[in-house]
Amino acid sequence: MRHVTDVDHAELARALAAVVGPGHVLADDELRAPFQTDWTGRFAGRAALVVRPADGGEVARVLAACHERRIPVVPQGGNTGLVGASVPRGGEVVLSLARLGALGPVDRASGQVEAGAGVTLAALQSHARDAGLDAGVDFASRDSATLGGLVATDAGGTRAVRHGTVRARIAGLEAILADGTVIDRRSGLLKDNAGYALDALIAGSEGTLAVVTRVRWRLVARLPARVAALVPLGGLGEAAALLAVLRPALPSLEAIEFLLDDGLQLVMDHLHLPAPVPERRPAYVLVECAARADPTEELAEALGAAGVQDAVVATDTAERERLWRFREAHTEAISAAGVPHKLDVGVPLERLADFAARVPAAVAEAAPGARTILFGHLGDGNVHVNVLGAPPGDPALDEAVLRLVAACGGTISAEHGVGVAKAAWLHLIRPPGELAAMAAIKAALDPRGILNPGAVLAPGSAAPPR
Ligand code: 2HG
Ligand code: ZN
Repeated sequence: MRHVTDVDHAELARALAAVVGPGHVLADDELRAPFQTDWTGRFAGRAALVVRPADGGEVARVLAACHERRIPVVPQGGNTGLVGASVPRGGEVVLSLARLGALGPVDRASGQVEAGAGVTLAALQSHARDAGLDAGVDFASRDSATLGGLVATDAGGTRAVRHGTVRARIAGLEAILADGTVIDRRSGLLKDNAGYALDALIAGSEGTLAVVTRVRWRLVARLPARVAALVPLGGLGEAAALLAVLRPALPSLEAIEFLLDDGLQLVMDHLHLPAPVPERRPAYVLVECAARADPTEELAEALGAAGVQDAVVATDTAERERLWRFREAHTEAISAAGVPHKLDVGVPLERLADFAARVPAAVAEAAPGARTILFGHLGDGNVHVNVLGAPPGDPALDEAVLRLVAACGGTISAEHGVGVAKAAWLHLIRPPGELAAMAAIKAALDPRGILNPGAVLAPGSAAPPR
């Protein structure tokens, strides 16, 4: 594979401009800058060019032009990714999907809607609600994160405990292979087992197998009656025990999250908010229920059965949103304090408390003096390990945490993706035979290795480019 520095920039820019128009090929330093650094500030690289096609047809022609010239391409949506996979590593073309913003009418009979890769999650949510349905996915970066990225990473979020991850929301998609071949699986047929499920394979492939340009999204029922509660607890062992009582008792369970007291303090300091609970405890579970009729009684009974007496319950929207701020603002509060190492991992629920107890020591050994903050999605065993105060480029603590995850029978990537941040450690949880199968798929769909090189599969683990 060539790097753009080796080829004639002007010739490439002209070829891409012939597809998207000269105004959508950005070569200027200042114009390229926002596309070159990730949200955390930990990952950055120089793009040869940024190209901004308007639709799937233009994406196909851009990719064909890059494929012909063996130019590597980094697809980018809202650039809210946290594993370095949506920014260049150096010399690639950044393919921005931001202009693919078309949002079709909701088809109420099928409960589906078609949306371009550049539509934000928030736009999909409000469009679905207007039609009496719901997107079935939610997380804090909803205003910037776009659907192409959600599909590419098989994003999770706070509603996955009820509705599954984004892959479960896909009724079909349009995606473009490295050479410009269009994969069009937008029939919307839920029962369609004819041949390999290419759409399911592309979902979660992090832009390494194809570029997602359009999604047919499966909406869920809109459940307007909601209640949330923040439950103070002695630790994550108690949180897992609480989950075991609540999950079967609450058909209305919509989200169940956890935070720890030091993370809560960080958020309170950052937002200048008082504590949401009268008495501080080591851990907190935030639970939300949603139903057609008010689920407050159902939640109160379930909490009572679990022996909880000191929950802070929020029934109106403003109060619920206030409680959620303490959970959702962790990411921004952490970034305000420094450039974090982020390790989005998953462990079996029975290992959650043990894992969380061992993480700080593992970090301290690899990065003395660093500060560890843990929070996440309790219902999915999904822990967000955030570490402040360690050099951004030092991988020692990442490796220490990921080895601990593997020892606990977990996954090194739950919902953010492997990206470039964790590619070197995929072998900790995927055996050689599986890695070889992944490399073979990569080589079959992207024989020149131009799509998001370095993400998911570590350099050298894929077959050499043809
Ligand atoms: C969340 O659950 C997001 O809030 C971000 O996945 C997690 O900042 C993080 O580590
Ligand atoms: Zn998360």
